[in-house]
Amino acid sequence: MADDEMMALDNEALAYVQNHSLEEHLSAAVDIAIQQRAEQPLQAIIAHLQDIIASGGAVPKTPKRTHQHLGAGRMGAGSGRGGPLSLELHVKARSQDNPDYPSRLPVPEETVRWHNSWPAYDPPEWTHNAVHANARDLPTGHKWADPADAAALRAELNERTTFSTEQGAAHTFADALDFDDAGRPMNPVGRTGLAGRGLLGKWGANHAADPIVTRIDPTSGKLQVVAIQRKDTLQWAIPGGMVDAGEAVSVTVKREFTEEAGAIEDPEERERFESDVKTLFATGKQVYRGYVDDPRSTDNAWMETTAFHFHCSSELGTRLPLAAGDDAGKVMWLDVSMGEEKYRSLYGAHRALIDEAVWSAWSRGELQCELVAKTPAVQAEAS
Ligand code: RP5
Repeated sequence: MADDEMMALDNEALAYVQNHSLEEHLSAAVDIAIQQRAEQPLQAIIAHLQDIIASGGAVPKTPKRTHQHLGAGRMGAGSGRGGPLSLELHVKARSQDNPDYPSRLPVPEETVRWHNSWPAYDPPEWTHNAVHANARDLPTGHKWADPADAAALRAELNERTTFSTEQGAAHTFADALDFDDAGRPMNPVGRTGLAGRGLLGKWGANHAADPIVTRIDPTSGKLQVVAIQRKDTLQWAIPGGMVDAGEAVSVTVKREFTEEAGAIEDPEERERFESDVKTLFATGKQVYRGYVDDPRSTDNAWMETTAFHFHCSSELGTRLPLAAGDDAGKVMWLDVSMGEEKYRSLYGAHRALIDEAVWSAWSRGELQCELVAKTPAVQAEAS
């Protein structure tokens, strides 16, 4: 489909959903994309909206969700509905994307879920030395990691929070997770081919926050997102990071953005950056909270994130200075485009998080319709 046809369709779809029970149609479209496990959810949603238009507005029946707990159909919380991110069996968590990791036991898709029987499943166990060396029960080290014996921590683990079920709502581990015979929490999505904690400090959920900062490129008119190049995998990524003990996620998201994308030396420019970030971050929307696929995750330790979307005004988008720092090798405004290799191979679940942010902003009427026509799913269809 050509770009202009897709834009016309977008405009038609937008006009339609604005006039007819917006929430109902959007929810049905998103649900269907989830249940189809569409590889390009945004495209599936648009196709579904096209069906609604063609049928004169009747909402096609949505098949019932089959997994409400600990399985597929996991929902992001930000938009109050399921999002494209929530549908996946983890892929990166079964990959060798992190060069520090030993070989995982290969886990075919049909055996990921714990309820699919695999009596002989016996993955290697591995926890990085840095995790052991920084356990909080040692007299030395930085104390960001749990002690090695999960069973001895059970009372504490029971009370910890996971956002991995039911639309990202907070639940205690005791309520939402299963534990294995060694007292270790079990990954809510399923097997990863590796036991232990890998490079993650906490048993169970390790909480992060992700700032999705977008702008319209003043030169090309394309939608862009701030991305950093990670030093561990060299992949491009949202400049997110771990939530420190006792820290509010809204604080983490700003701190991480400033540390990774705003390491500006010139005092005047830095002051301008900080003031811009303050303005921008006052306007953010939470777009997702829940489990995220990550190459560091294991059967007993995994990543969960809260992602926020901040869209720059054209003035701010033109002048926001960027400079890489901390865990970032480089920083850039990256085109939200499948034609861009760095975007195609974004770290972990970051491409899905950005899709979710763009979709949510569009459905709230906060991004121009033609911007959606420039997102990866639509571009792929057009090419
Ligand atoms: C990802 O890991 C999250 O989405 C977040 O961006 C990141 C946090 O880990 P570090 O960047 O602190 O290593 O799963």
